[in-house]
Order: sequence, then C-alpha cells, then structure tokens
Amino acid sequence: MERTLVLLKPDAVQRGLVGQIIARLEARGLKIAAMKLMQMDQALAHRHYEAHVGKGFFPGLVGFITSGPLVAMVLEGKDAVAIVRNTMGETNAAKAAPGTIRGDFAIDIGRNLIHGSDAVDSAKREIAIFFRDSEILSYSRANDPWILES
Ligand code: DAT
Ligand code: MG
Repeated sequence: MERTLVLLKPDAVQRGLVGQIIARLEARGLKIAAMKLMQMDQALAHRHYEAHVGKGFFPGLVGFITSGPLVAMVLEGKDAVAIVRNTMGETNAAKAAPGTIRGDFAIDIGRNLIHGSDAVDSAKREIAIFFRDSEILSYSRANDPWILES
C-alpha cells in the first residue's frame, strides 16, 4: 500500500490544531503507520527541503520549520500521496479551497500548517529522512474492508 510523509508543522502544534488535522486524515480513511513529535534542526530542514535550497523563501521556511516541535507521520492508503495532497489543499493557503485543511485553517503560504509528499518517489526519500524502517508499522484495522473495496 502506498505511503506518504506528513508533517504537522510548528504552526499546527502552536495553534492546537494537531488533533483536528489528524482527525480529518483518519476520517478520510488513511492509516497511521508511524508518528512522532520532534523538532527539526537546520541539517534536517536542508535535507527535507533540498529542492528549495537557494530560493528566496528558503531562509524563512527553514526558520519556521525549525522554530518549534512538529508532528511527523507516515500515512498509508490507496493513492495516499494524492489523497493527502488534495486533503491539504494548495500550497498558498490564501487560495486553498474551503473544505481542505489549508483552506479551512490557514491564510498564508508561509504558515500553511501541513506538509505532504508530492510524489511516490519523494515520499520514499522523505520517509527515510524521518523514520527508521522499524518505526513504521504494518497492521490491519477491523474497518479496512469498509474503507477500501479491495
Ligand atoms: P508544498 O508544501 O505544498 O509541497 P512546496 O513544496 O512548493 O509546497 O514548498 C514547500 C513550502 O515552502 C511550502 O509549504 C511553503 C513554502 N513556500 C513555497 N513557496 C513559497 C513562496 N513563494 N513564498 C513563501 N513560502 C513558500
Ligand atoms: Mg512540497
């Protein structure tokens, strides 16, 4: 089953939105395969956001993402990467559709609450940055057949 990395960024923790955001992702049908509270340091931030090194917003992004605790998760499900992305809403929270996490809880691109991997390949790379294989659990839930037909 497909896996993706989700980060509930420091603004989500500070604003007390962690529970509500996780509730939406769980309610969608995604399964939590790994989860921890942690704080990113500069090195981890550079590694995670390597595609953005050198961009104008990069220093602000690193300052923000390292500024406090965040929740890192691996979510699993059919098409988990795309499902998380469309549940999050678009990057610029000011333009994110109502009904999405960013569209309901955020208004600023630099305070957009949540990260989700943008492709299966990047999900694999990002998951390996945050979790050891032994921290990622495979299990079935009693209601799985009520969420996915097969
Ligand atoms: P996403 O988080 O939707 O995958 P991204 O990978 O393009 O978006 O960018 C990573 C983060 O960097 C994004 O969540 C917020 C910040 N960011 C991106 N573009 C920005 C911009 N033009 N101004 C300020 N912050 C930006
Ligand atoms: Mg991205």
